[in-house]
Amino acid sequence: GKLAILGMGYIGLPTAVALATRGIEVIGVDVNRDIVAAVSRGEVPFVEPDLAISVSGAVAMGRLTATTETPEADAYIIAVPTPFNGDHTADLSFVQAAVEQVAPKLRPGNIVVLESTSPPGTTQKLAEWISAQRPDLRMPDDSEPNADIFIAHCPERVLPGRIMIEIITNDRVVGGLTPRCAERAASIYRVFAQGEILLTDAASAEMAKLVENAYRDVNIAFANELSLIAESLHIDIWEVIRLANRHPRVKILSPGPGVGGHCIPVDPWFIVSAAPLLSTLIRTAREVNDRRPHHVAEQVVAKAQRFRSPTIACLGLTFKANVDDIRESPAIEVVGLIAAALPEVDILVCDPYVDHVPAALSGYANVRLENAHAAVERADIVVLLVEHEPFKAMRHTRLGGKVAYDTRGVWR
Ligand code: SAJ
Repeated sequence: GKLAILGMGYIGLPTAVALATRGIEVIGVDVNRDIVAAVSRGEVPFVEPDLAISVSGAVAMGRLTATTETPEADAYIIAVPTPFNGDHTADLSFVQAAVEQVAPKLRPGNIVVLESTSPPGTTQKLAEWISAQRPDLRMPDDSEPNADIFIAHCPERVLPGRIMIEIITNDRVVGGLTPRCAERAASIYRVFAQGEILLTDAASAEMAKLVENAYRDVNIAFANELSLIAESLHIDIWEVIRLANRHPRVKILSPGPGVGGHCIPVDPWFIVSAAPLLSTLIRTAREVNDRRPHHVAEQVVAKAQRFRSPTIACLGLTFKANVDDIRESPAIEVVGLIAAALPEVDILVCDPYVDHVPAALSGYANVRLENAHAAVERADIVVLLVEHEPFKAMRHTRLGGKVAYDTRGVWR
């Protein structure tokens, strides 16, 4: 079979190589010409462990190609971003644009799978969009056993930094518009998934994905709130969590400078906007986590008042450790808040995965990119924002005599 994947990002590309290396002919489609050119050369436009080698292999074997034009195929996987609008509702314009590309190519028997994280009801909408463009095709619904097209939602659930492992080993939820749709879509994932494939309906699959990320968000918010409380009581939160987690049924997550990435800060809002009056805990967790960067920045500004003209080193810019992804990064927000509050103070930012001052910080004349050792050497205050491996090792050697503020609890 021949399979097209729309969206060559953090999910589409790993999925493409997972299928291609098992003998499927995969065509990667992206609207961005630079990404298509990179993939065509066998290169990966972002950092993810073990991905580069698989992509160059799949391209060299001729199993993976890339293009900006959606081709005819037997199955289509849509893996485009679903960001949110200003009012926290989902922006489905990328999904809609992908569907518009796919619809004219569809032939009876084709499978269309939506992988993008989506609010409840999106898979059904996708069928309606296709139907509007292709009234000649019979859409799957309960009263139509002889549908021409099979439509399902199979949300991705891989953890950035571990994508190549988790894409193979994770269990997968496949939600069909009908049971046959789920069965057909599952046949794609059986090619490479070693985890269990759990068949369900589309709306349950949509909701399960959102719930997974809301669960994590709420649990991180709990840790962040505990951190505030402990700080006010002059108790070491890391010690408290270490002790509490020795209870057999307690597993508290880690407080930090905030919750970033393109998933966890976004997805819970899709639940809130689907049921605003009922989502009090989920909404509050979002607010607790969104407040974190402000709290961390306030703490740093307070420490800076002790110096006449301090230099501040901020270690880490990505949204979490050991990835190069800076989307929705709380570290960048913290640096921006400090830079705005202390315009006279030199702020040196360092990150082994980032080679430029991110756009969000380029407006601050007092923010400069520096290598970590030089920055720490010069700094009076060292703020650890992301626990990248090389930063962890700095804990004893380089910090003597400086004010160290460790937001990740790895220097204690
Ligand atoms: N964080 C903390 N404390 C913790 C754990 C995380 O502050 O104890 C912060 C991180 O620093 C980061 C943010 O939360 O800023 C999110 O990081 P993460 O590692 O929890 O999750 P992501 O965004 O990399 O990936 C999540 C995963 N979802 C779950 O674990 C339920 C992943 O499996 C999903 O596939 C992914 O979202 C997604 O694409 O939806």
